[in-house]
Amino acid sequence: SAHVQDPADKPSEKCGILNVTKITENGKKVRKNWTSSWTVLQGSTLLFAKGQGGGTSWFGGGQSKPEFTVDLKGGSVDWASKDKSSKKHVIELKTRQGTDLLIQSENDSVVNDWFKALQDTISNHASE
Ligand code: I3S
Repeated sequence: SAHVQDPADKPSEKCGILNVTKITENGKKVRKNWTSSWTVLQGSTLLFAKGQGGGTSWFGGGQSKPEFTVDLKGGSVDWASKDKSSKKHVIELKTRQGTDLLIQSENDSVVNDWFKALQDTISNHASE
């Protein structure tokens, strides 16, 4: 292809510990279960592994499988409304597959960075 990739839209690679819960699965509401997860954004895929109590062990090392993954293509990201959670700095991620997540950290700059990364990923993959 003649498409020249802008350095600003190079494949996303981001990781860190976030608090995560599913709120909807296959379009059906599910009970919240907040879990501290090692979270990796790889291309348009967001992967979660259960927190290992320090973040040193992760699925990239072959130790544990991702607990779950979601495809960000066709999804949307927004700040969660107050009725979705009493926590601060909560992102609501809706996926095309009908799995919706809340993503949170006590650190607002961490959450802001993830918000931007998720939003950029979704818009960069919008035509796929
Ligand atoms: O939306 P909810 O039901 O108020 O979510 C809270 C519950 O998941 C609660 O657990 P129980 O289902 O055992 O009551 C959690 O401890 C809370 O953290 C959830 O609310 P927040 O506002 O933290 O998302």
